[in-house]
Amino acid sequence: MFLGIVDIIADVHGVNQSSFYLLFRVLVLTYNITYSSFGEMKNMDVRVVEVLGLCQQDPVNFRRENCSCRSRDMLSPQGLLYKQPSVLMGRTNVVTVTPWLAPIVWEGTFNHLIVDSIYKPMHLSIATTVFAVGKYVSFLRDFLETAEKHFMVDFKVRYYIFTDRREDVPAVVLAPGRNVTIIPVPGSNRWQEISSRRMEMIQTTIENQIGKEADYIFCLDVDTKFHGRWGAETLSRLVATIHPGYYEQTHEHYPYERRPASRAYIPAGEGDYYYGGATIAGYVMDVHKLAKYCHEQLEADAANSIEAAWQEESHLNRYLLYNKPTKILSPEYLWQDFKAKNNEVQIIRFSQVNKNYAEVRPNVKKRK
Ligand code: UD2
Repeated sequence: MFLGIVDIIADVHGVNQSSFYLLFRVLVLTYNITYSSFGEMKNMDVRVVEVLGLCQQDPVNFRRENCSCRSRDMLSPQGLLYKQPSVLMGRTNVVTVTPWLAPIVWEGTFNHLIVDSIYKPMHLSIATTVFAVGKYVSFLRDFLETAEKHFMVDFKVRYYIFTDRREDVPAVVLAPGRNVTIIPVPGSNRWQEISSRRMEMIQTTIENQIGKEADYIFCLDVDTKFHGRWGAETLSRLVATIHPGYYEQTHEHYPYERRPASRAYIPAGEGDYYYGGATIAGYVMDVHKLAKYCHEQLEADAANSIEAAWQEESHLNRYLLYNKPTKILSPEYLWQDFKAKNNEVQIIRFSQVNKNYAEVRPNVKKRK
């Protein structure tokens, strides 16, 4: 009714309706701040923030039209024929859902025909960050060439390559709708610092650029190759990947940070899965929140002269223990080339290549 009255007043006075709505909402907010309870005020605040074109989830001023917190309808086309899903038959040798009801994605838990028919028409923009600092630039060609074959095929993808060696970035042929942006970063004498600093750079690049350009973001290690489909089945609000080294173990064997002095501390007796730092994904806003958290915790530790057991991966694991991911990728999505394939892992989609640490890391001594 109020909006009807606003329409009439706007017509009578010949005022542009959207400006009038905006003014009206701001007046209502002022009224609420003055007279209503905190709960009502908070709700109204959210609505006005939306009207003003900002996203309410974060203090950073992301534009509303680029805000990935809006969910979309899961529309499936009529006439699509596929194997009927069963409620009785499915994977039996792996767990496919967490105790908080997030799916764990394994081969056999999704039908790519249905997934693609739902997500491809959404015309999503996918940001993919990859750091290639120092000698790690040599991994880029394989990473990009195999990504073009398997990673989010038919989606709009922009690779954000963070490097101190721009001139060594290989020219790889990309499919239409896929692009590269190079982001210059300083080098470092410590591999631990390079790995950790990714969080800060992801945070600031989301604030300055990616937040305006993408719906979803993937943050991936570069010393890797894609071997099989990695598609829209991996999209969700906050996505983590089970580390291939620990999925058969219980949490007392995880390399969590166990020193209470570190901000990454996880007390004995607590834990879900051990997540790999090599793949983090989700809505841009949610990954921004995670990256900002890890960056702040890394800084706090540095101020106290402590470095967590596995740098940013330790802080990531603490964050994900208390901020549960909405989807989990099985070790199919993060394998290691030196590990033999086993029965549970029916397909290896993405794997860390074997590397000579002394050769590629700046602060690892070469063996004589
Ligand atoms: C693990 C994680 C990694 C990270 C690290 C802890 C997996 C499989 N890997 O891998 O994600 O959490 O532990 O810090 O979960 N980089 C450079 N230049 C360097 C060093 C690193 O660009 O000189 C970048 C590069 O993108 C690389 C990433 O940092 O892929 C991680 O470094 P790493 O692969 O050497 O770490 P690693 O193998 O210990």
